[in-house]
Amino acid sequence: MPDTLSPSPSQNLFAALRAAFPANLDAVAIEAVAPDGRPLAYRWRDLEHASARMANLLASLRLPPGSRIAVQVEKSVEALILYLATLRAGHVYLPLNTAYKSAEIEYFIGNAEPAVVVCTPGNFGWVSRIAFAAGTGHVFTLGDDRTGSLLERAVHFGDTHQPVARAADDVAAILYTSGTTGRSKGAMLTHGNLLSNALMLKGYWGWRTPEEGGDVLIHALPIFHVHGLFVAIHGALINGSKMIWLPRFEPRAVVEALPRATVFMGVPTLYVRLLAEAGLTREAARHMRLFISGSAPLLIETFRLWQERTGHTILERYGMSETIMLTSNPYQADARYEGRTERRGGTVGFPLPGVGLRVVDEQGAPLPAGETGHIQVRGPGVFKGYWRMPEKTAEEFAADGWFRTGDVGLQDAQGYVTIVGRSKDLIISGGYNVYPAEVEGAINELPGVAESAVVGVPHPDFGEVGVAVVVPRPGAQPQADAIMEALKAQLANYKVPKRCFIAAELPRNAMGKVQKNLLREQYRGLFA
Ligand code: MLC
Ligand code: AMP
Repeated sequence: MPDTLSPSPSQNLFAALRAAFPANLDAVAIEAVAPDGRPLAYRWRDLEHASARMANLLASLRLPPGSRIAVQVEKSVEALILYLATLRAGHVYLPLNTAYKSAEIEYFIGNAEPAVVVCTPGNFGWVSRIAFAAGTGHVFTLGDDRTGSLLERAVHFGDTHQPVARAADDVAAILYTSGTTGRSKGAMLTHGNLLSNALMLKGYWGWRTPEEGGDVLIHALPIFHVHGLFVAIHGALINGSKMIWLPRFEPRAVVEALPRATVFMGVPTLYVRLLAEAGLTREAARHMRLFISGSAPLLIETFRLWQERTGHTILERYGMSETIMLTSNPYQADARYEGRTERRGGTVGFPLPGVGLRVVDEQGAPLPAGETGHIQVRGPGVFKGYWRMPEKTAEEFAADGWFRTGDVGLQDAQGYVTIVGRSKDLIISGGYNVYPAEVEGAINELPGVAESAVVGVPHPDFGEVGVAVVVPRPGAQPQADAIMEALKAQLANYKVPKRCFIAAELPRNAMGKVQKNLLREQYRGLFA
C-alpha cells in the first residue's frame, strides 16, 4: 500500500554531517593557516554558509542530479567546502591527486565525463583544454589562497540551501583506484556507504562530542583519498569536533599542534618522520587520546618506538577505497572479542562492527583460524561498483557477493587480522598506491626499451618503493637516468621508480611469466 507510506527520509550525507554540527555555530570548526602564514579560523557557521553558497552555484548550472564534479586542487578549507557543497547539491565528488600529470587527468576526465572540473588557477590552461575536449561544460579554478573563479562566482549566491534529497544507494563520490589489476577504475561510494562507516567509527573509536569534552583532530593528510577525505574529515564533522588543518604534512607543525589536539591520523611514513623530531615527547603528546595508522603496513619497530617515545599505542586499522574501513585494533574493550583491549602491533585488529571478513583458499573455500589466504569482505561500506565497468565489478566479487580485497592474510583464533601480503600486483609507497603494470606500460613505450618489470622493495621512509628493471631492444642502449626523467614528465611523481636498472633479460618461469619474487629478492637490500 504505497500511498500509506511516508516518503523515505533523505539520506544525503551532508545533511547527516550538518545535523552533528555543535549547537554553538560560532565555535571554531577549523583552525588553518593561509599560504602567507596568517592564522585562519573557520566557524561552524562559515562551513554552513560557504557550502550553501557553493551548492547554490552548482544548482544554478542546472545539472542533472548525480553529475560528476572532478576536483584537482591544492589542499585548503575551501576545497573541503567544495566537497560538502557537492554532497549538498546532490552531485558526485571526484577528487584527483594533485600529483597527476596531463595524461593521467585526460584518462580520468575522459572516463568519468564530469559536468564540472575545478582545478588550480595555474593549471587552468591545460586542464580546461582536456575538460572541454571531453565535453565538460564548466571549468572553475580554486587556489589555496582563496583565489579563483569558483569563489568569485559563489560569493554572488545566497548562504542558505536545502540539501538535495538523496537515497542511501545514490553515489556520493567516485575514487579512482586500480583495484586488483589493469587500468584505473572509479569506485562508486554511496551516501549510505560513507554515512554508515562514519557512524560506526564514531562509536568504535570513542569520538567525544563537544558535550563530552570534545575531540580535536590534527588533519595532515591529503584530501583526495579515503584516509584524509573520509576517515579523517567525516570523523571530525560527525562528532562536531574541531580540526587543526595543516595544508601539507610537516613533522614540526604536527608536533607543535599536539598539545592542543586529541586525535591524529597518518600513514606509516608520517609516523616514521615524526619519530625523527626531537620535540616528539610524552609531554608533547600528553593530551592526546588516539593515534591512528593505516593505508599501508606499520612496521613493528615504528609501533614500539612510538610507545617508548610518547607512551601511546598506535591503533592500526585497515581499509580500501572500495570498502572504506574494514578492521581496527580496539580503542576500548571489544565485547565481540571477549572484551579484548590490546592493540596488537603487526595486526590490523578485528573486523569492525557490521563488517564480515573471511579468509579463503585459491578455490574460494573458507580457511580455519590462523591459516593464510585471500581476504574477502562484505558489509555496509562495500562500494556500489566501478563506474561504467560492470564486468570489472563482477570480477571483483565472489559468486555469493563477498568482495575480493586482493589482500592476503589471516585471522587468528582471538580474532586479530594480519595482512601478510597482496595477491594484486601493487606497491604501496608512502601510503600511495602504485600499479607496476601502469609504470611498466609507460617504460615500455620509451625508445630502445623491449620490456620491463617494476617491483616494490623495502624503504625506510616510504615503507616500500618501486624499482624498475629494463631490458633494451637489440642494439639499443637506453640509459637508466633518461628513463627516470622521461617517466617524471608523464607520471605522478610518487609513481616514478626510485631506481632503474638495465638488464639483458627478466627472470621467467617455465610458463614464461616474469618472476617478480626473484627481482624483489635481488633488490630488497637496496635502501636498507
Ligand atoms: C612524495 N614522493 C614520494 C611519495 N610522496 N615517493 C614515493 N611515495 C610517496 N608517497 C617523492 C616525490 O616524488 C619527490 O621526489 C619527493 O618524494 C619529495 O616530494 P614531496 O611532495 O615533497 O613529498 P612529501 O610532501 O614529503 O610527501 C610525502 C608524504 C605524502 C608521505 C607526506 O606522500 C603523503 O601525504 N602520503 C599520504 C598518502 C595518503 O594519504 N594515502 C591514503 C590513501 S587511502 P622527487 O624525485 O620528485 O624529488 C587508502 C585507504 C586506507 O589507502 O586504508 O586508508
Ligand atoms: P586504496 O586502494 O588506496 O584504498 O588502498 C587499499 C589497500 O591499502 C588495501 O587493499 C591494503 O592493501 C592496503 N592497506 C590499507 N591499510 C593497511 C594496513 N593497515 N596494513 C596493510 N595494508 C593496508
